[in-house]
Amino acid sequence: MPANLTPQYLDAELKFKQAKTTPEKIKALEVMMAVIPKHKGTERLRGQLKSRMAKLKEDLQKRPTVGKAEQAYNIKREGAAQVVLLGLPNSGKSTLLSQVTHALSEVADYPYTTQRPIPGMMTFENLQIQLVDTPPIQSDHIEPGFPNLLRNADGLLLLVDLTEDPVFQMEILLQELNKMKIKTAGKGSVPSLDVGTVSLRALLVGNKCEVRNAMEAYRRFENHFRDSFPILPISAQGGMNLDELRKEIYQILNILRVYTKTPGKEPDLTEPVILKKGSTVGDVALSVHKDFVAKLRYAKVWGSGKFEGQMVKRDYPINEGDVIELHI
Ligand SMILES: Nc1nc2c(ncn2[C@@H]2O[C@H](COP(=O)(O)OP(=O)(O)OP(=O)(O)O)[C@@H](O)[C@H]2O)c(=O)[nH]1
Ligand SMILES: [Mg+2]
Repeated sequence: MPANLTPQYLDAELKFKQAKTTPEKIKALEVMMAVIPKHKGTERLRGQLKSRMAKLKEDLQKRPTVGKAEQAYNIKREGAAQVVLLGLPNSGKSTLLSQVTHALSEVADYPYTTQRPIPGMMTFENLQIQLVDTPPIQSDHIEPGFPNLLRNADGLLLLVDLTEDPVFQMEILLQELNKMKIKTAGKGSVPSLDVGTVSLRALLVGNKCEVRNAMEAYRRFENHFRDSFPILPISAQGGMNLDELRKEIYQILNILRVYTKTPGKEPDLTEPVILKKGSTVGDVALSVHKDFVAKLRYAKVWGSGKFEGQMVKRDYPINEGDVIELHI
């Protein structure tokens, strides 16, 4: 007898096949079991689904091996930099990721929707910056790989919900980061650190700014933190202030872009060389080719030079947007 499976069922089955974690598989399987047509033709299949579910629930009971849990948090850095989103449940991290990248991260009005980190690429002018959505911060439990993901990032985006006490949320986030031996630096210099502590630049973002009274909460939040951190309000869902957000994300990364050119040709402004702020012409040469730096005689600089095409030595500090012609 034919099973006559419905599109709904096939859709759920596809989700099941694509699921990577046991909870995701259980969720998809639950849907399959709910929508499968209940007649003689599907009897065997229904039996199989039932025993699969029993097996998955058994897996869930077993403690996951540390290795596996950590693996999920091992997100390969791509693009110019990696910025990790951090926030309490429901602050809107996944909504934001879906708005500014092409990545899909499930959004829901109940907490703890996101169960593993999800990366996406955000375009900022001629750059790609990787954003990583994460499961919400919980004060009583930290997933094994979570601290490392944060410690290895180039910057943090701390997201709070402006419709719930934002100052309180930020205090919890800073407290949890402290537990992970992560100090946040915003404006000004990076503080001196104890052994084992890392310092990361952070951008504070108040979300849901379009909701009534949210901007009043934002003012309180801003008063509290603006001396220490860059801070801005957005509406992830409403798409408000997101261009400004991209700029601010770039700003916390402490990087700059320069462009190289060959004599007599125009520079390619679509291919920036990305370096740390404070880098020199020598660093540009090194990034082009390791042999270049030893052979470098001088460079010509357009942009920050006193005059266009100024001849400079290798220790010349470069600035955002400079065009550099290396002479060997
Ligand atoms: N009004 C309003 N609601 C928003 C905004 N951004 C997100 N939301 C809603 O807030 C709820 C939570 O959004 P998510 O993106 O799932 O939040 P999350 O921080 O990823 O949640 P967890 O994964 O549980 O940590 C959803 O109902 C969203 O639609 C916003 O800018 N304005
Ligand atoms: Mg989420």
